[in-house]
Amino acid sequence: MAAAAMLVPVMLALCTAAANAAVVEHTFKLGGTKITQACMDSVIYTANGQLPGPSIEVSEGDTLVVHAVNDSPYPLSLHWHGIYQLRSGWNDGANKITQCPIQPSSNFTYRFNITGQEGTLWWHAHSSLLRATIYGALIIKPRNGSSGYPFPTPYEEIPILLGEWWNKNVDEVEKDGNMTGKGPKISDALTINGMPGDQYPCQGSAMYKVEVEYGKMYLLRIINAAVNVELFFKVAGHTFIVVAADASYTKPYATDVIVIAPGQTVDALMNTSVSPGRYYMAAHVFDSKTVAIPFDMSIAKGVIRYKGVPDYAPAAMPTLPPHNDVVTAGRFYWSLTGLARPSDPAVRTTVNHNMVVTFGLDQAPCAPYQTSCSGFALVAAMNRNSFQFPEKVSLLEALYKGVPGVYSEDFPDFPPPVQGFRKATTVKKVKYNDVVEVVLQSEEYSSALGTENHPIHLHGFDFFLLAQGLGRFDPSMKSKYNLVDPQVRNTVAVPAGGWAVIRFTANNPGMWFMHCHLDAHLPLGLAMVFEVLNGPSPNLLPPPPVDYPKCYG
Ligand SMILES: *[C@@H]1O[C@H](CO)[C@@H](O)[C@H](O)[C@H]1NC(C)=O
Ligand SMILES: *[C@@H]1O[C@H](CO)[C@@H](O)[C@H](O)[C@H]1NC(C)=O
Ligand SMILES: *[C@@H]1O[C@H](CO)[C@@H](O)[C@H](O)[C@H]1NC(C)=O
Ligand SMILES: *[C@@H]1O[C@H](CO)[C@@H](O)[C@H](O)[C@H]1NC(C)=O
Ligand SMILES: *[C@@H]1O[C@H](CO)[C@@H](O)[C@H](O)[C@H]1NC(C)=O
Ligand SMILES: [Cu+2]
Repeated sequence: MAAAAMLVPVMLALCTAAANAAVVEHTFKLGGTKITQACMDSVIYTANGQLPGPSIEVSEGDTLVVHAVNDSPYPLSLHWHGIYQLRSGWNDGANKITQCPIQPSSNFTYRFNITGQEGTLWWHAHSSLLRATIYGALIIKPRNGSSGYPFPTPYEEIPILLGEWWNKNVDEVEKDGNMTGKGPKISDALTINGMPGDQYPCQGSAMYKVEVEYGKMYLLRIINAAVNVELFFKVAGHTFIVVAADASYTKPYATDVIVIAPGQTVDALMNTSVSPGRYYMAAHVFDSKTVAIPFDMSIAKGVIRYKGVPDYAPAAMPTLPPHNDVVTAGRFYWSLTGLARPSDPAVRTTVNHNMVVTFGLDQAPCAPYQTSCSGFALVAAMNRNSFQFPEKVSLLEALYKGVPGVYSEDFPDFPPPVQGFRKATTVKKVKYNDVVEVVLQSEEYSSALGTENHPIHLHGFDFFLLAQGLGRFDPSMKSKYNLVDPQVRNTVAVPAGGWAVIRFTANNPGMWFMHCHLDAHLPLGLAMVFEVLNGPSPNLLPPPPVDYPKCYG
């Protein structure tokens, strides 16, 4: 009797959750779209003809279903950046890691639950440079709506997707970069919600405009969807209170500038309490490179107009930090702390795998096929393993079906004492629920190339960011780890020539990519994979979906 009575509240709780959960369904047609942008007529590849692509809004606990229909000439996949994919690893969309790409004229339905996370995330293509134009917001509301926010309910929410634009087919930009061995050329413009703003004095230079009301509080959901650049973002005359990053709540942090690396998101509250008028919002590159290499110097602009103010009123322009302002960038990146509510997961203190992973770029001889390469080609690695994508089958399918010879499980825990890089498809195998700590150490392998911030992104998990610093990590730093209220992120901008320590619990079976989110560095090999084994039932990787894309070649 006692046991039965105790079951009742649990059953009720489950029923309530089920009753609230919805199935949110979208169809994304991925195909060519004509656009006039930055003074040029172009054909770009988009989802449903939109730039940015459709915004997805779900509540925590919902099931998301996206029918991806590939009408483009390119094999591609879609990644749901920051989504845990708990027991749904087949849907992560990492090309050749969790699936082979969806072939032209084929489709695949992504289907997964969004459990235990809320805030601002996004989705993007995960093959070639196509994510430059195939991306959109993925906003997860608390299960009980805006009243679930751990901050005052904003009057309205404004998504701000920062992007990068090329006056050329981005697949060709990628191929040219492969042929020169130097990676893709720099972009021609930066964008806010797909538009460069009035930096281009011509027709087709569209600008993002939003009307606000005086005396309200707005929530800006800022996403860095740029391909290769970190950004500074400001709104003239206004200040922010940051309340979340990478869909994890932070302690409120007051600032007048947002610093954001590719892959990251920042949620910031903003009061419209200054004199009604028009105010530019603006973004430009934060250049962390330690040697002078050209970068996109343009400024993306959008405009905030207070209700009642005419469209032709002059607009105030914010003063962005200098491009090389590492002090401002470091202050922002290093000041955030997690909200760390009693209900949030605490940092696990017993670590099963202590890893040190070094990474950086080096010069290699030009390959014979690199017909426009002069001098050297770029190459990159993690722990001297330059990651090679498998050809015939995705790593997850190889794991599930036990296909031999696709990858090796010898990714080293520490940098090996060798010179040069090994080209290999290596993974680090861990058991279900193991706690993994990684010291991410940025290296300068070539003084001609220097270093820069590398935004390292982990699929399938959030991690605690326990510490970061300049120069070389020293084990005595372990006593300075923040185990109380560290930032929780899925992407960390590891400082140029410095280090960051991350820790996560491998509570999700599958193959999980960890790589630099500067797209230019991914084909160079700046990546590795965590293989997480099945746990006790029900913590198992289920069979692949019925329409799981087949591999060709
Ligand atoms: C997703 O949620 C549905 C509905 O609650 C449930 O039936 C299903 O088992 C869940 N899937 C996974 C992989 O957890
Ligand atoms: C996806 O492809 C299948 C088989 O070709 C087809 O039956 C289905 O209608 C397609 N779905 C969409 C959304 O186009
Ligand atoms: C909504 O959910 C959050 C977190 O579960 C809780 O703290 C809050 O009190 C809830 N709000 C309402 C109005 O139920
Ligand atoms: C907005 O104004 C209110 C009232 O003065 C204040 O409590 C809040 O902190 C302000 N929020 C921001 C984002 O500045
Ligand atoms: C670069 O081009 C070569 C030759 O066409 C090809 O084999 C290789 O896969 C390409 N690499 C990338 C990263 O696209
Ligand atoms: Cu990088």
